[in-house]
This record gives sequence, structure tokens and C-alpha cells, in this order.
Amino acid sequence: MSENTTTTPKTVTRPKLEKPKLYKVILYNDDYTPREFVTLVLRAVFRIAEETGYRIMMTAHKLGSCVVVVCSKEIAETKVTEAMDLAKEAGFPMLMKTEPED
Ligand code: NFA
Repeated sequence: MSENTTTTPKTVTRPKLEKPKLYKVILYNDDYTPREFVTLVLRAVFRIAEETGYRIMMTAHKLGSCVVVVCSKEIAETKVTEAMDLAKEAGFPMLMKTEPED
């Protein structure tokens, strides 16, 4: 008998892949961080176009908070740290948080 028989599986089982959870980055309004600075940070850290950044900043300014982006947990946390580090260096209390998407 041949040593090299090939068998065709009748069933294929695939492990269930969890789809990665998405996280929101939320910008919170405060009374001290200059509007220009917030817009600049959105541009520099999140690669958001100036006009879009201005709209996000103004939404947080008027409503208290605004979603900046939705992305993976790791990217969300890295960006928040980068943005808040820039603000801290400049002496502003600008606050961002990450939150799992529903
Ligand atoms: N409210 C800030 C100001 O009037 C601007 C701001 C907007 C700060 C959004 C933080 C977030 N200078």
C-alpha cells in the first residue's frame, strides 16, 4: 500500500475569530485650552484636516464633548497619550479619554 495517500477532509472547522472591539476617542471641553491649540493637536496627532479639526473642537466647546475618531484600543490609547502629553507640555489641561464603542 502507498505511504503517500492523500485524504480529503469532509469537514473544515475554523476557530471563531472575535472581531476586535472598537474604541472612541473623546475630546472634552475645558475653559483654558486655546481653540487654536486643540485644532492643532487634532491635526498633528490624529491627522485630521484643519477644517474637520475645527468642527470637532467647536462641537466639544459647545456641547461639552465630541468623538474624535473610532479605532483599535491600542491606537486610541496611544493617540490620547500623545495629545495629552503635548497639552501638558504646553501647560493646558486638555482632556481626552477612550471609551469602548457600544
Ligand atoms: N473651551 C476652550 C476655549 O474656549 C476651547 C476648547 C474646545 C478646549 C474643545 C477644549 C476642547 N478656549
